[in-house]
Amino acid sequence: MMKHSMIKFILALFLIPIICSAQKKKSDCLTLWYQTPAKTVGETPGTAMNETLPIGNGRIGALIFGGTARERLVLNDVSLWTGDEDNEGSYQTLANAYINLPGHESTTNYRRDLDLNTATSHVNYTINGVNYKREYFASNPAQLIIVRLTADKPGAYTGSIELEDMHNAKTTCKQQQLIAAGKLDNALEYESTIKAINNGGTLKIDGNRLVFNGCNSITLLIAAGTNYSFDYNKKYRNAISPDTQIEAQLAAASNKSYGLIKSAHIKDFQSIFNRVSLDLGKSSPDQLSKPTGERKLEAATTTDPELEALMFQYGRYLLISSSRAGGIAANLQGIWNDSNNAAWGSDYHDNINVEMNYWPAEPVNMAECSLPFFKLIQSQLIPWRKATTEAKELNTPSGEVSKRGFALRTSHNIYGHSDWKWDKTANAWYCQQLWEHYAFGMDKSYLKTTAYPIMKETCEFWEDHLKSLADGRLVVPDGWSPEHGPTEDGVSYNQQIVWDLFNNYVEATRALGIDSDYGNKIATMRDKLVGPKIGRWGQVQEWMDDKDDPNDHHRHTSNLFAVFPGRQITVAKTPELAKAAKVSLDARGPTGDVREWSYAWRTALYARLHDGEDAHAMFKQFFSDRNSCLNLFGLHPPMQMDGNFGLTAAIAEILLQSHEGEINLLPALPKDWSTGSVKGLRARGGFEVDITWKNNKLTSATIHNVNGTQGKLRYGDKLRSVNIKKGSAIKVNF
Ligand code: FUC
Repeated sequence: MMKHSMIKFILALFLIPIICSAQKKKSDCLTLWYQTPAKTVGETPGTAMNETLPIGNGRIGALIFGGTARERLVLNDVSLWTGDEDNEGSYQTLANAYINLPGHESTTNYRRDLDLNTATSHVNYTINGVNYKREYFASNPAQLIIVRLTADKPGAYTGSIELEDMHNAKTTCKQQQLIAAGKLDNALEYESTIKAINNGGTLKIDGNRLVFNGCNSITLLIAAGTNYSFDYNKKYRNAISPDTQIEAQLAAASNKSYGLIKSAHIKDFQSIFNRVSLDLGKSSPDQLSKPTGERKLEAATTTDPELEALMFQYGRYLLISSSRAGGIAANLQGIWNDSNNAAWGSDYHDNINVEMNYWPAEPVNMAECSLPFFKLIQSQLIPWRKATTEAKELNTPSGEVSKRGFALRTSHNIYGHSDWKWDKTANAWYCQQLWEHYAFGMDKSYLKTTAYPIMKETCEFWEDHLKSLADGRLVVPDGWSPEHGPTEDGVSYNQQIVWDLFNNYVEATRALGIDSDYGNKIATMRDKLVGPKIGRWGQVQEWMDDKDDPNDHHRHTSNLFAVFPGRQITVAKTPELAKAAKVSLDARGPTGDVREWSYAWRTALYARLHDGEDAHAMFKQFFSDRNSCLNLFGLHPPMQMDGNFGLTAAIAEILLQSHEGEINLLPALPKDWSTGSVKGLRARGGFEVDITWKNNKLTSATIHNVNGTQGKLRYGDKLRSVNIKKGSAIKVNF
């Protein structure tokens, strides 16, 4: 018996990898999968945010539980906010959709999954030999959430559908539709709707639910909307009612087949998602055989290359699903929210969080996903300027009322209100994303019409507000290193962000060939700013005076903005400061007050310091049960999504950097990623880059000139110029 089983075991060792790689479709590598339905976590009613699977089209979204006898989808619309110009309010949850299937309590072969490649989720199970299948997706072209239930036996579906509004609006029925429409306390109108289409059997109204009997399949078209608009002068409301929008969406979809709607969805999603592929090496059969929730815990200590590559693509999936043209920027929870009292109101925090949400958009080839962030900024400028002028604490150092530009408090909503302490340089940090959209894409008309005006007005704000020291150097007065230390002049975080703004603005004036005098003035001011300083224990000081504590494990690394996402401190140009930055970063360490987003920032910081081992070690910490949920959402706690987006940007930074005027290949490759490839990353200057490597050495790089001029290519200490005709590419090795 023993001998026989030993032979089987040895055979398995050799056969499983062959079978696994043969069977493993591309999508299997990018699929989160589980063998039980999601449950709510924590106290009653508990949160759906930790285990459910997310779908979204950049405006509406759903969290899928995968329950068999009673399925629950938490429905969201990114514009559903309470509050107004005078009070913050919070991001709300919209409704719950329920599918009741009596007799589906106990099943076999249960599996639920989220296929990142096709942005579709599935629930499959068997009852008495009948195989039941569900498919869910959120279509951007159709602007609908679609659910389809099929089985391999006719007449298999009998049950009901319910719609529960989360602001107690009544559910009414019209033909085969459930409708819940209401107004929030700020008079924002909203509506959610479920239209059911049956094949075979019967479907009819029963009170305020739909009941179906003996159907072969059921398809649900779920629509949602509000009357929010980006127009301050119309009090952020538009004249078109949600119902009108919804009826048009349903009408457009009703004469299309399910297959057509699904293929249009996949084509749209993959037009962005498929631009980038990443291979970090093969995971073991044991790792591949585990459901995602179980597998992730081990990945915190044992490198699981395919799960790490999945995390990279998950951040892309989540940004494409939560931030598309026509929607509003991804908030603290992306687009997903199961509570009307979410942590921090699931709002826009601007002292790291919303900026981190957009770090991957440019380098990881999802530039159009930035547009909702820009649209949000533009839509809030009038009230932000008004609030700034009215705030006496924002008078200029000479006591004048602030007349030019705007400042922001630490968080804001979508109606022109910002809240809590001033984060004075958030205005400049917002400008960084506006500038990066140009730096990567090199679109001068975008720069001139969208980014430049806001960058210029923010430079004017800082021209009016910087304070001169006796020695002529300039400081941000009464600044704050976010949530850490005193409010005082010359805080490193503030200094570094204003330096970044001024530096980018000077480049913008040169790129556009305009305002050269003002550009020169801002360059002079930039060079007078109190800059990063090395303190008594070799660290980058967080404040102007040297009071940094080497045992301080605060969650922010604000004094390292200049390393990432800034570019004032670099290994090549400021080696001493880069060394000091590593001292500060090592001291902050992977323990103490670190949060999910801290790991993402620290991974990117180590990557910028060309320290691949520490970058990888910091990344892996994200997998621990303290830092991420079973559905791989970041866990602050509670759940928070900025770390997901930030990690994707950080992984890109390990493989490719372009902030120093060069395309730097594999600047921080960790030894565990010994052989792999990445395709479609973007480099500043209008380039796209494909890289392959083997045994930790570059084997090839293909540089595509999308919209650039000539470039410089670096690999380690080797540097070469590349002259590529626009629209063509060259393949190089060093
Ligand atoms: C900032 C961070 C917190 C949290 C909040 C949403 O205040 O310091 O850790 O992420 O944003």
